[in-house]
Amino acid sequence: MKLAKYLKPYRLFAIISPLLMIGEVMGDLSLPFLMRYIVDYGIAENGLFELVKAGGFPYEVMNFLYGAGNYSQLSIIITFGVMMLLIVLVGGFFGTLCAYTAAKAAQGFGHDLRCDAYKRVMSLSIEQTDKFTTGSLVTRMTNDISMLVEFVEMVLRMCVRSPMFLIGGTIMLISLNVKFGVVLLCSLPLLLVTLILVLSKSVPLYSVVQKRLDKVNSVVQENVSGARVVKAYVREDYEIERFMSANGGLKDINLKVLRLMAIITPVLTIIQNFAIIAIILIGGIDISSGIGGMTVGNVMAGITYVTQVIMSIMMVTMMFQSISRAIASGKRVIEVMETEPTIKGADKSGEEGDIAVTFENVSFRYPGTCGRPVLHDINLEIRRGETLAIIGSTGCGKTSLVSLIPRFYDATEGAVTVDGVNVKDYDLTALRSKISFVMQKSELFSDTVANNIRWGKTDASDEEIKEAARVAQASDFIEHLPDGYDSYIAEKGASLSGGQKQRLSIARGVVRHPEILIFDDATSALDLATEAKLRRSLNEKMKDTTVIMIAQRIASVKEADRIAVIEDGTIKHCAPHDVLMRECETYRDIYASQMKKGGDIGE
Ligand code: DCP
Ligand code: MG
Repeated sequence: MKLAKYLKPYRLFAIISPLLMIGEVMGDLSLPFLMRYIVDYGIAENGLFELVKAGGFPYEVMNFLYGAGNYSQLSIIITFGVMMLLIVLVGGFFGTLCAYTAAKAAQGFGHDLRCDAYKRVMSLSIEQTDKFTTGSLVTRMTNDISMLVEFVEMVLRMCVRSPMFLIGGTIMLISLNVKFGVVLLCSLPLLLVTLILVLSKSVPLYSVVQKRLDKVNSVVQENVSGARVVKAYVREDYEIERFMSANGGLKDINLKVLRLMAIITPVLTIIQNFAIIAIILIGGIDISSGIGGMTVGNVMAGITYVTQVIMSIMMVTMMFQSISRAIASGKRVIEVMETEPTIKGADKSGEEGDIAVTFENVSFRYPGTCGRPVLHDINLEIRRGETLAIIGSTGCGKTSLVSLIPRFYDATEGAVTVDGVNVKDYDLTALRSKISFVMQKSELFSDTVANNIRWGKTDASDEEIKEAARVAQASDFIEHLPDGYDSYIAEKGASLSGGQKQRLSIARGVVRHPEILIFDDATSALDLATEAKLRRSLNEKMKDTTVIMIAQRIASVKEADRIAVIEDGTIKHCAPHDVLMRECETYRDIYASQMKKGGDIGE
C-alpha cells in the first residue's frame, strides 16, 4: 500500500517482531506433545514400559537426565512438567517482546503518518478544506489513522502467528494420527464458507461506518464552537436532536456490522466442539480396539491441536476484518494525502515599487459555483502608502475582492499583482509575509494577550508588542486587564468584548509592519472616536504601509485617499470623498442614509 513507506523508519522493529512471534508459536506448538508424554508415560499404567517401547525423544531425554532405567513415572511427570513451564516462560518472554516491538513500529508509523497528513491539511486551500469538511478531516486525522495503526500492529503480530499455527498445528495433528487430519479436513470447508459469507457482507460496511463517524464529528464540532449561538437561540434541543440522529446512524451501522460478526463465534464454537467430539470418538474407538497405538495422550494432544488450528482461523478472520477496516480508512487518509493544494506557490517575489497592488480585468467566482460571478471587470491600481477604502452593501463582494490579494482564492480571470508580480508567481510565504490581513471575524487563540499579538511576528520584542497595541488603541484596555499583557485569553477570545477582540487582531496585523495592511471591516465594533484615533496613529506610525480598508460607515472611510464603491460585483467609482459626493450617486445614497440614521457622521 501507498502508506507502507511510513513503516520504513521502523523496519527493524517491523522485522524483529514477527521473528519473535515464531519463538512464541514454536513454544505453544510443542506444549501438547510434552503433555502427551506426561499422560502416556507418566500417568498411564505401564507408562515406563510404553516409554521404552516407543523410544525416541522422551526416552532419550529421560536416559540422558537420569541414566537408563533409573527413573520412576513421577520423575517423568516432573521432568516434562518443568520443561513445559520453561517453554511457557520463554514463549511468554518472546510474546511480550513481540508485542512491544510491534507496538513500537505501529505507533511510530502512526505518528509519522499523522504528522504528514496534518502538514498536508495545513497546505490545502480554503476551498479544499471546505470540501472535505472539518469534521471529516478530524476523523481522518484521528480515527482513521488509529485504525491503520491497529492494523499494522495486528499484522506484525498475526501474520506469522496464524499461518504458523494453522500449518504447524495441522502437521502435528497428522503426525499424531492421520485420522485426526481427516476431521480437520471435514470441518475446514464449513468454517471457510461461513467466514467468507460474513466478511463479504461486512467489509463494504466499514466505509459507511467512517462516514457516519464524520457526521457525528461535524455536528459536535459545529455545536461546540458555536455554543453561544446555540444557547442564544435556545436551540439546544434541536441540536441535541440533530446529534442524536447522527449518533443513531452511527449506532445502527455499527450494530449491523457487529450482528454479522456475531454469527462467527457461535458457528466457530459449534464446529470446534464437533471436531473435538470426532477426535474423542475416533481416538476412543481406536484405543478400545487397540489399533495403531492410539493412546489417551494422543487424543488429548489432538484436541489441543484442533483447537489451536480453529482458533488460528479465527485470528485470520480478525485479520481480514482489520484489513477491511484498514483499507476503508487507508483510502480516506490517502485521499487527503493525495489532494494537491490547488493554491501552490511558485518562487518569485516582487520588489517594492510605486504601485503596491493592481487588479487587471479581474473576475472571480467561488470555486465550484456557477451563475453570475461574484466580481467582474475589476480594474484597480493601489499606490504604495495609499489608504484605499472599500465600501458597498453587504454581500457585494468586498471580502472576496481582498481575499484575492493574499491568494486565499485565485482570480477566475485576469491578474492580481503585488509589487508588479502576479500573485500566482509568488512564493506563498513571501507573498503572505508582505500582507497583514485583519479578518472580518476576529480569530484569537487561547493564549496570553502578548502571544496573541506576537502571532503576527514570532520574534517581536515586548516593546514592539506594546507599540503595536498602542497603534491599535488596545494598550489602554490591556493595561487594565488583571495581568496586563500576560492575561490569558479564553478560546476564540471569549473573555473579551467584540471591540477588544478587533483591536487585538489589529495589533496582531500591525506588529509585523507589513507592506500591505488589509482591514476587512475590522473596525466595525469600535466607536467613532476610537476609530479616528486608530486611523491617526496608523497614518503616523505606518506611513509607507499600503492600507486597504473595508468599512460600512462613511465616517470610517471619509479620510481615505481614495474610496472604491462596489456595486453589482464591480467597482463603480474610485475617488476621494469629495469627488464621490459630487459624482457618485450610490455613495451619496449611502451617505444620506447614514446621516439620517445616525445623524452624527464622524468627528
Ligand atoms: N460567497 C460564496 N462563497 C464564499 C463566500 C461568499 O459564494 N465562500 C458569496 C456570497 C456573496 C458573495 O460571495 O453573495 C460576496 O461575498 P463577500 O463575503 O465578498 O461579501 P462582502 O464581504 O461584501 O459582505 P459583508 O459586507 O457582509 O462582509
Ligand atoms: Mg465581508
